[in-house]
Amino acid sequence: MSKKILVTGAFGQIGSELVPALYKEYGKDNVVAMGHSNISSDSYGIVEKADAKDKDAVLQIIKKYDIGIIYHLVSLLSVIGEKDPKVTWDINVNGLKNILELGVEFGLQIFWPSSIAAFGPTTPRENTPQETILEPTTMYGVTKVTGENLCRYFNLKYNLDVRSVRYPGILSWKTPPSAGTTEYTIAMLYDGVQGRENTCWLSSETMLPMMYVDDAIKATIDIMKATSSEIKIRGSYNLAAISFTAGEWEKALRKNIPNLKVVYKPDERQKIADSWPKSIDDSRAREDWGWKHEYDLTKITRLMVENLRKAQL
Ligand code: VAH
Repeated sequence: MSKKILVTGAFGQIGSELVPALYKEYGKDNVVAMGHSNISSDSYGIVEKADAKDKDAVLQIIKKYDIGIIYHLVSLLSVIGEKDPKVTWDINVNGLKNILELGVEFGLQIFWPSSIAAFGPTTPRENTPQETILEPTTMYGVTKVTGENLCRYFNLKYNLDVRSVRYPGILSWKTPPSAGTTEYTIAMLYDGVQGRENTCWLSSETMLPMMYVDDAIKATIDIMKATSSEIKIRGSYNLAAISFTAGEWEKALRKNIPNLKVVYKPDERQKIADSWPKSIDDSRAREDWGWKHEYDLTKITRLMVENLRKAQL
């Protein structure tokens, strides 16, 4: 392939799984992993240290490597977004706007993740439709709705080929739990594997849409492989796999960690979770560009426990 791929936020939860998948798909010399404060020492491809808010730094990288595609993953999540709304707006919205403007300037194809956090308490919570009310009650969600509108505008106004999916909670084992709400799942996994009692910050009845990271990565690469005419939604596609309650997650984990101990102490994150859907209708992604998930709860918990145990040996 002539043009190279730039991944911003390459060392976060999604990036640390997407970059190796892109190496496999396109060859590691065609992928540039951009990070800032969390660049991992064991990265084995092209790495650039830059702040995604610094538009000129990103511009220099685009020129230096003749970039043709950007996966823009940099984002602060729901919990930190409530602790520092101003920084979250700056990174999540101004950072995205910079990338979209550079996309127009250099004729790039852009991927940007929205989230189920774009929905709010007035959105239908069961089988949430693609077109629906978007009144989020978190700054993270506000930045996602704004981002979706920016993407739609840049496609309409400048014909920018920007594509997006609304990720549900992502289940992965490689990186410790980040400052999100759905990360109670990963915190329970890590505590269980390391023999610690887990305090779950949501109630056991809390149901949320979730997805194994390999499914999320497949969707992220597949949507970019689709022809432009197949992408009929330029805000962001609903994307779903499975939904479960925190209690069901505990039960599935315990099949692999018999001595798992969990106590439920809902905190301020319960209010965030209660504002999000329980299940999502992603039929448009399935119709337009052939999305389908592969991993169910049993397979996910077995894989995550096995892999984390191996990694910690
Ligand atoms: C969070 N994991 O909990 C993220 C995600 C849908 C939630 O965006 O903030």
